[in-house]
Amino acid sequence: MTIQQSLIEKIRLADRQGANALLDAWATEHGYERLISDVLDPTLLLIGEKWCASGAMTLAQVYIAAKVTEDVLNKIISMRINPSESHPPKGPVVIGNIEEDFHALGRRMVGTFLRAEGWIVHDLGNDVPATVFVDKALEVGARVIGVSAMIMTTALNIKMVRQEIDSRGLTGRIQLAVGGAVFCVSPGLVGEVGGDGTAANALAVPDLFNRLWRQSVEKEAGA
Ligand code: B12
Repeated sequence: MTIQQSLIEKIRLADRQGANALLDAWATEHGYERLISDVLDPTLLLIGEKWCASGAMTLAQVYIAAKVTEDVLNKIISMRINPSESHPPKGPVVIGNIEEDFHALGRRMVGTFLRAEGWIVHDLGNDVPATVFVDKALEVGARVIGVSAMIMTTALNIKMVRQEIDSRGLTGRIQLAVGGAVFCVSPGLVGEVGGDGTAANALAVPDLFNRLWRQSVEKEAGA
């Protein structure tokens, strides 16, 4: 049985403690960072398919999966893997889930990976209106806003962030990163909502933010 299958079994039985023990044992051998990319990301995708496509999992089981993921993220944050002290500080940047979106896990992973690379991250949480994203970016001097959305309908709300950036004359100065599983299944969506870039998973996010930050600096220098 693969680690993903074993984890799904623990979640199916609502055995949060057992799931944590299983993941701790795997992480001791392979590391907590790989736990996210190799185990949690693919398992959550499988659970989503089982929940919606085949009805083989219940909402309560999906909730347990979310709780187990939060347990792991909290451990990673408290252990401060790749502590930011080992990287020169970068940022600040602003992240959050767009208005009406409550899928926090992906966003929290993004924040964890960015912090591990030294970025100063202002995480605004779930259900964030467009104006709040841009107000915060201006307040802290962020050149990149990262907006997360998991559902097609909520992803379209990101257009309001684009409009807010443009209407305040901040085009290019504030870069708009967008992400969430819905962007992986609909590649054209990034352009449709006015995103400046995306990344398929949290591992790739620091590179994306580096690139967008550079673009913002170049835009300002050329202006
Ligand atoms: C867990 C889950 C929930 C949990 C969320 C708990 C929580 N605390 O997050 C709960 C139960 C609350 C929930 C609710 C709902 N959900 Co839901 N959910 C999921 C599920 C199973 C997993 C999502 C997840 O956490 N994935 C794991 C994370 C790590 O992946 P991720 O978010 O994609 O993030 C990664 C990358 O995308 C990227 N990334 C993420 N954000 C960003 C941002 C930037 C800037 C960048 C660059 C990258 C990036 O990095 C992340 C880490 O690698 C998915 C199934 C699936 N196939 O994804 C459905 C799914 C997203 N949900 C769905 C639906 C329909 C709903 C509900 C409407 C159900 C209902 N009828 O109530 C509600 C809507 C709530 C709302 N308004 O937001 C559908 C959406 C369909 C669609 N595409 O339109 C899905 C796809 C299930 C399905 N197969 O149909 N859900």
